[in-house]
Amino acid sequence: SRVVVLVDMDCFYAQVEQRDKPDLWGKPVGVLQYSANGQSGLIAVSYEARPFGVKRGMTAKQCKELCPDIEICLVPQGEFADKADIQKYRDASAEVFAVLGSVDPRIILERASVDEAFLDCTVYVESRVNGEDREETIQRLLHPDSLPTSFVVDGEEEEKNEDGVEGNVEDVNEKTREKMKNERKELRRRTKVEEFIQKCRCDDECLKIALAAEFTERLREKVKEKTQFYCSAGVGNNKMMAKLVCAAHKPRKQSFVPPGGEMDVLRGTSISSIRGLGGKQGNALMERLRINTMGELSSLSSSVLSSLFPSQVDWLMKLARGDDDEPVKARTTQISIAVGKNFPGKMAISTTKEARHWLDGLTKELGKRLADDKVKNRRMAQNIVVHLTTDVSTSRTVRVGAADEKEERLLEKLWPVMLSLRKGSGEDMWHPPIFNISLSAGRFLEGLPSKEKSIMGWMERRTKQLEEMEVSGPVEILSGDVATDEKERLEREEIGEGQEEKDDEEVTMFLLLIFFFNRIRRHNKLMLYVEVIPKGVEGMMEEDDDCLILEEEDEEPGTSTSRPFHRAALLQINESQFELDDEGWQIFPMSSAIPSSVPSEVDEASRGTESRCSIDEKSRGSEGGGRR
Ligand code: DCP
Repeated sequence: SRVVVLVDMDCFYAQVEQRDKPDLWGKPVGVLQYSANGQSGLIAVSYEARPFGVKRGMTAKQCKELCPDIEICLVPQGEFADKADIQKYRDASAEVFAVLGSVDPRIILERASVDEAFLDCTVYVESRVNGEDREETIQRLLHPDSLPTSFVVDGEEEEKNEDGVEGNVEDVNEKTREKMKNERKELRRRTKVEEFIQKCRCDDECLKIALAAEFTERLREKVKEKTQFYCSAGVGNNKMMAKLVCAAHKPRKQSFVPPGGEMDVLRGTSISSIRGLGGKQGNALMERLRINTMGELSSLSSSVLSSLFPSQVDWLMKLARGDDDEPVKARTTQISIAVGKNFPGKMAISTTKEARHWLDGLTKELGKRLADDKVKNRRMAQNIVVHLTTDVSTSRTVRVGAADEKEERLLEKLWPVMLSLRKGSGEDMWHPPIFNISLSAGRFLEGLPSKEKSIMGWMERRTKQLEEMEVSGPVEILSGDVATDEKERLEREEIGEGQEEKDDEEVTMFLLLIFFFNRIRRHNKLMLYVEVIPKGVEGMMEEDDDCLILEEEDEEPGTSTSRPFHRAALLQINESQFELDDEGWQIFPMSSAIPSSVPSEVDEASRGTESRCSIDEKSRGSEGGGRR
C-alpha cells in the first residue's frame, strides 16, 4: 500500500510574524486581519495564546480580555481595493515549499494549501525497505533520537492533548504536576513507538511507515533549519489518514497510523474531522443519518446509504473503512489564483460606479498576482471567472490571453462581463445589490513565449551568480549609454508599428521588473535599481551575455539616440526604500533609496563613467523631493 505524509505548518501566519519580530517567539501572538468595514478578526493564533482560550475569528478586544499580554500583529493592507496584502505569507510559504521540494526526487509533492503539503513517499520507502540491512535499520529506529517527536495513533484513548505549550502557571505544585504529566506522556509515547518498531522486524508495511516517519522527522528539522518555521506531520496509507492523524499531536510533533489500524483510529472519530466531510457534506451525513462518528458510518448498510446518498455510496463506504484512492498529484502551484471582496449588509454595492471601482481594484490585484505567478511558475492563465453574489450566485467565464495582461485591457474585458450579470435596467443603479465580487484565474497553460523566457532565464542566472559571489556592496549590472556603446554588438529587432508588438515589449519590461521585485521580496538582499525606462525600451540578450542590454526603439534604424536613458544596478539596500510607481512599470527610488555611499561604490566598481555620474546626480536630485 501507499505511504502518504501530510506536512502542516503550525499557526503559520503567527510564525511568519514571530520570525519577522524575533522577540515574539515563545509569546502569545495573534494575527489580525483588518477590514475597512470594521469586521476585523484573528486569522492565526500562536500556540502560546491558545491555552488562554484565544481563537481564530475573535476581535482584538475579545482576545485582549482573555490574554492581556497577547501581541497583535496586523496583516498589511494591500495596494488595491482596500484589501489585505498576504504576499509576505505567500512568500514564506514558497520558502517552505522550496525545502519540501528539494529533498528527494522519488517523492511526489502536492501543495494542498498555503501551509500544507502532501508527500507520496511510497517509491522512496520501498526502495529503502529493499536496500537496507533490516536489523541495522531496526536498531537505528529504536534509538531515541530517531523518532523523537513521533506518536503512534491507534485509536486507544490518549490523555488529552494540552496544546503542548505551558501557559503562565504560577502555582509551583501545578507546575510539578504538569511536569509529571508530561513525563508520563513521553514514556507512553516512547513505549508505543518502540513496540511498533519491533513489529518492523517481520512486517514490511510497518517498516515502510517507520522509515517514512524517520524521513519526516528529518524533513521537519530541515524546514526549521532553512526557514525557522516549525511544522507538524501525519503519516498514513492515504491522504485522508495522513491529514487526520496530523491533527492528533500539534504543534511541533508528528503522528502515524500503524498499517491495518485505520478503522481503529476512525471508530471514535467525528465525521466532521474527515478531509472532505468538514463542511456541508459532512453535516448532511450527520443530520440525515443521525450519526456522529466514522464508526457509526461504517456500521450502516449500503442500502441505507444508497437510499439517502445514492451517488456517493461507494465513496462513503470506502471512507468509512479508511480507504482513500485520491492520488498525491505533483503540484507545487495553486490550481487557481483568486481575489475577492465581501460587501456584507449595508456595505452591499448598489451603484454601477461603485461596482466598476471595485472591479478595477480587484483586477489590479489579480493582474499583479498573475504577473508574479507568471514569472515564478512560468505559466499563463487562460480563463478568468467573474463571480458575483447578489440575491443569487452568478458567474461567467472569460477567456484571456497574453494580450490581456495589462490591467486596463483586463478591466475592459471583465467589465462588460460583469455588466452582463446586472439584472436591473437603470444606468447608474445596480440591482440587486452585490454582496461579493470575486475573480478567479485558472486553466493555466504551462510555458511562456520564447522572448520572455530568454530574458527571465538570463536574469535568473545572473542573480544566482551574484548571490553565489556573496555580493557585499552594490554591483552594477549595466550602465552606460548602451544605445551607442553597444550598438555594433546589437542586432536591432524589427518592431512594427502595430499595437500588439508595442504591448509585448511593455509586458516584457514589466515582467523583468516584477521578477526583480520577487527576488527582492524573497531575499531582501539583491535589488534592481532602475531609473526611468521609457516605453519602447527593450531588453535583448544572447545566451552567454553577462549583462542585459536595454535598448531604445528608434523610429528609424541607425539613428539611435546617444542620450543615456537608462541605468540598472543591483544594489544591496532595503526594500522599503523603493516604491512602485502606480502609472505602470516605472520604478523610482525614493529620496532615501540610494545611500550616499552608493554612487561612489558604483563608481569604483564600474567602467562607464558617464552613467555613474548620472546615477549620482539623479539620486541626489531626488533627495527631499520623493518621486520625480
Ligand atoms: N488563514 C486565514 N483565514 C482562515 C484560516 C486560515 O487567513 N480562515 C491563514 C492563517 C493561518 C494559515 O492560513 O495561519 C494556515 O491555516 P491553518 O488552518 O493551517 O491554521 P494555522 O496554521 O494558523 O494553525 P494550526 O497550527 O492549527 O494548523
